[in-house]
Amino acid sequence: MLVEVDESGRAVRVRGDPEHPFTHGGLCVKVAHYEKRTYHRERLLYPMKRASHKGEGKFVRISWDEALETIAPRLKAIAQKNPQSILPYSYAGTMGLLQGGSMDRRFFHRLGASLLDRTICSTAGMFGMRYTVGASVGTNPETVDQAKYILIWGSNIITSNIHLWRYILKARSRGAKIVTIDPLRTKTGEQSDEHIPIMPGTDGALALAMMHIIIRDGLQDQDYVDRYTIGFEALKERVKEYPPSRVSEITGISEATIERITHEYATQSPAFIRVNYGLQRHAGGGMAVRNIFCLPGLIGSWRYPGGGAVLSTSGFFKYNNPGLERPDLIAGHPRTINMSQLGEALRCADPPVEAIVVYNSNPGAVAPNQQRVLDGLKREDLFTVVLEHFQTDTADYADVLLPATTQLEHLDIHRSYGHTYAMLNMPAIRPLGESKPNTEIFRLLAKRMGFDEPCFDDSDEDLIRQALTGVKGISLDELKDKGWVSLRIGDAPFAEGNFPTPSGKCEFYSERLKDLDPLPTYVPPREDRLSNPALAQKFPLVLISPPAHHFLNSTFVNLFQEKEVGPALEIHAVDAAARHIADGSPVQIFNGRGGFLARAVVTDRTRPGVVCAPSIWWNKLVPGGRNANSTTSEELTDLGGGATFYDNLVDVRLAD
Ligand SMILES: Nc1nc2c(c(=O)[nH]1)N[C@H]1C(S)=C(S)[C@@H](COP(=O)(O)OP(=O)(O)OC[C@H]3O[C@@H](n4cnc5c(=O)[nH]c(N)nc54)[C@H](O)[C@@H]3O)O[C@H]1N2
Ligand SMILES: Nc1nc2c(c(=O)[nH]1)N[C@H]1C(S)=C(S)[C@@H](COP(=O)(O)OP(=O)(O)OC[C@H]3O[C@@H](n4cnc5c(=O)[nH]c(N)nc54)[C@H](O)[C@@H]3O)O[C@H]1N2
Ligand SMILES: [Mo]
Repeated sequence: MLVEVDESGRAVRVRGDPEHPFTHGGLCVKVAHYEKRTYHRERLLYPMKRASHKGEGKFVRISWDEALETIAPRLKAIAQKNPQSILPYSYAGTMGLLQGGSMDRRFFHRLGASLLDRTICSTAGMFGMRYTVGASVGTNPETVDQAKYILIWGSNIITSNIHLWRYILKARSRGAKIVTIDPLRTKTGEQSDEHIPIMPGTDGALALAMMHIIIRDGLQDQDYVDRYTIGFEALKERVKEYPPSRVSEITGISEATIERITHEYATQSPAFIRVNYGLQRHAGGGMAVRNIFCLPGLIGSWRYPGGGAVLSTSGFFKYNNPGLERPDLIAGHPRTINMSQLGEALRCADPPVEAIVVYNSNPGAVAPNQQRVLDGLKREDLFTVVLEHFQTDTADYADVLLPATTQLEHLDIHRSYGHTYAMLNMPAIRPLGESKPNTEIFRLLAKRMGFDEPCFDDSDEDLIRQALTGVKGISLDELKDKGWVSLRIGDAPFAEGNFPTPSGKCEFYSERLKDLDPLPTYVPPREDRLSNPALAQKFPLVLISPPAHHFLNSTFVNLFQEKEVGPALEIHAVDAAARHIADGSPVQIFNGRGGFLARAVVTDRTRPGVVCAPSIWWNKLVPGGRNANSTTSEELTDLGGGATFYDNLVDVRLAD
């Protein structure tokens, strides 16, 4: 991103870097206005302390000195009893390595605080990939224009991965067919050659049926299978259990369609699959990703540029994370708390959570089982510190609220999960007001706590150098020169195996999974008409709540809410009619965990039985004060302990 700064030092415009080989100068609809976010009149510019009941959101300005003098003694006192009663809570506000995982980690490690398992987004898929192909690696996205058949599987590319779309369109102009598998006909589904509305959470079964057909009809690349995979014979037996007739019932896709797309996929070469995280937010999400990643090994599409599959490219990046995070500082043997079960942790952890420090995250809006999270944040005996740009739903519960810098104001270094360039984020302007980078805030806190290890003196420049220590191929000079450095992974990195698995091969059979199930299998959703008919009788509709086009999780909601029709609930005409719901009706969406309000959008873009609430709204900006996460559950995925946001049965009724 290039930032134009005027003579007074004010950022006046941002645009994509036209030289960037993958983004080609494009920015998404949100970040294209990033300077408006930085200078927004509601931006937090000074430290503040709470001046009302928790959740009411009244604060008074204090000095940095008073803020630090409030926080440090309180944390010290708690740590003296048991440091594990202190919980850091952070995720995707910035995914920069410095502002997201450096001084902060050092601070909490040294303190002996509870560790946080950061599972809210991607760990199910990450483990699914890890067991099959070894890591979060896959097709070089820059070769996708060479694909001849493209399966977009649980990914709304036009909304959440816009830079890839150009490559897909180029492939299409060269004759590729684009097929999207998604319960919704999203913007991406709409633009595809074919859209296949699958029942949520059943993708693992579909992949097994595809393997069944491929092997039954001898469509596999036997040479690739023999050389670069392990477990084919066992897989062959396993997939016999998943004939298209059975899987048709599970997925709601006709047998004929399953047969046809499998034949197309296995014969139109190179075939490419873009998987995304949407489909792994279900009980069986890890296994679903594992199963899908077996497909390119079976048909040998890894051989070709543009072939294979990709979910995330983050595993190609080899920064020196331990050098940044310093796990060697960990005092004692602290417990680990799963961030997707924050409500549970705030209520039931033993020893109790007595302090929470939130940064780069807005759990009051984004975490599942929201009422429990908010009840926890409301606890009078909980000391809460929030580092933020804005007064979010979470900030309203802070005892001390600290102003953080945005990416225009601080230094950072990034990986990507959509391409293979390392990136440098140089500050373009001076910090606004009294805002400070997360790194600096934790540096100051460390000083006040009396941590005297030299690593707490490292500057942000030092941190970058440490992130690159021992890293081949990324030099700071090149990063400074261009802003980005290619990882040079090659056009077909797995053409000859070389997977980062223990065997070096694509593992249809995974020894590491032998206690669970070493072979691909189908793990059904927890909340589903087939796996839990009693619950489905009470709450017959599956609710999914993927990102709204103009929001980035809960970021940008305060800027762009008027660009969304919402809060909205997309509902099929059949389900709407059965409930006397007309287009535009106010509706309540509810289940045993809670409920929220929205306006009905009656549409054939969703399939009967599935409703969709584009997310993630701020509670305080919507009628009723609750968003979709008031209905989502804290249950975890099969692999990786991930969140199951879309494994969620609800019912809908007209609201008053
Ligand atoms: N504009 C925008 N872009 C974003 C984000 C954002 O909030 N806004 N968030 C960023 C982040 S943090 C992430 S993790 C990614 C998320 O982006 P994606 O990984 O693409 O994930 P989702 O948007 O959750 O889901 C993608 C699609 O999966 C579909 N889906 C849901 N359940 C299932 C299922 O069971 N099977 C199948 N086949 N499809 C299903 C949804 O309808 C949705 O269209 O995007 C990133 N990019
Ligand atoms: N129902 C439902 N819930 C979901 C999802 C869904 O699809 N549906 N998606 C899930 C996914 S994929 C994810 S990744 C999570 C995301 O959840 P979060 O990680 O909480 O992400 P955001 O909602 O974007 O909130 C990040 C906050 O960090 C702040 N921030 C940004 N940069 C900085 C910084 O440099 N310093 C500090 N201190 N703060 C900063 C922003 O202002 C913002 O308020 O939500 C999950 N929750
Ligand atoms: Mo995410």
